Amino acid sequence: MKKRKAFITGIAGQDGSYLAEYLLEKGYDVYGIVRRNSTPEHQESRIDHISDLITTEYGDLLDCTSIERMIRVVKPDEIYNIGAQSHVGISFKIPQFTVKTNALGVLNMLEAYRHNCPEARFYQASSSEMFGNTVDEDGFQRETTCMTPVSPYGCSKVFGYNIVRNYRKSYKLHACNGILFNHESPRRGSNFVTNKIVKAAARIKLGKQKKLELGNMDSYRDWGHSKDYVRAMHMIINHEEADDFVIATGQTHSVRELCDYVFTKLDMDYRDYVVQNPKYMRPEELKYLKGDSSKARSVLGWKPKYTFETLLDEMIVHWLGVYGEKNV
Ligand code: NAP
Ligand code: G4F
Repeated sequence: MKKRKAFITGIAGQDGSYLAEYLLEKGYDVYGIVRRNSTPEHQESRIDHISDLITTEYGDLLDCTSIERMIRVVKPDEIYNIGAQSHVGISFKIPQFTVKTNALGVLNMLEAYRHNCPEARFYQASSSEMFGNTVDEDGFQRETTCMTPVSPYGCSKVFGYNIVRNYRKSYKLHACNGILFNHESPRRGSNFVTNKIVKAAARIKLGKQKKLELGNMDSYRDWGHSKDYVRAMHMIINHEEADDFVIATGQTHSVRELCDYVFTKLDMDYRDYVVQNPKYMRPEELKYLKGDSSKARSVLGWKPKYTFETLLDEMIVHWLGVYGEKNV
């Protein structure tokens, strides 16, 4: 049987790397674009171990020629558009780059898709950040919750979400959105709050760091594991009907609770080490996220394998290993 071909933007990112591994296991030929960087060994560190099994090419969501060429040559069966400027706090510092990449970048991908392989299926990495501070009366956000984004990142993702729906209807494309709540792993960028906290706590435990500076500790997030969420991406794109799905654990914790769990696991009290620095506060904060993924659970049969605790335990073991063994 002919092998299915998947094309992934953002393949060198957290989700892209897990998704590439997952699709390889399923027998796909996997292709992706990576951006040019002056330190390529850092850029591709998450996919180094599979570099012989996948095909990557330099490309950028803002460089229509590169993505158009790649899609025309590869003619993928499945396109996963997960490349983005994914940091909400930093989106306030580089709003134009964020909006170009996360909004116009989606349009560039859709155009390349529509003109070169309209029979393929398209997945867009939409985000719970799109809901902003809207919460339904029962305390959850779901597919029908009103979107009132509170960051340049959130605004850019709302455009991406809507243009995918618009292209689905206008051109009868199998284009879908996964509205994913926060998901983490040892591969998470270390300027996101989970990895920042776990990495610092491990370093403090090993005597390599004294303090941890954070911003707002009273926001709540629904945190899952990236591995569970890339599995959901594959289920969404392979659902017969193109549709939009919330993916979430349905549990919420504050940043403070996360600190408490991680430091306590390492026999420390976070209050002895964590200090707040206004530098990490955002001009506008999204205060509370808790996702209702019952549609994905009933229609797709998806459910997470990791819990908040097993996710953090895996991250703690990872960072203790890195700093303990390498003595860095
Ligand atoms: P990530 O680790 O930051 O990966 C993003 C990837 O996109 C990186 O490889 C990055 O490359 C690439 N990229 C950035 N700008 C690009 C451009 N102009 N052209 C091509 N590629 C570009 O993020 P992630 O956690 O894997 O998230 C994957 C996607 O899901 C993103 O779209 C994110 O917004 C969305 N999302 C994430 C979460 C979450 O909690 N993780 C939740 C909801 C939605 P460089 O390294 O070169 O910058
Ligand atoms: O880890 P964060 O930066 O993730 P955030 O802003 O929720 O965004 C992530 O999840 C979204 C889905 O909802 C994705 F779409 C997006 O791509 C990204 O993956 O921050 C989580 C919370 C925020 O309330 C933030 O203000 O932690 C708070 N926080 C407190 N101190 C901090 C810090 N966040 C960061 N990054 N760094 C801090 O020092």
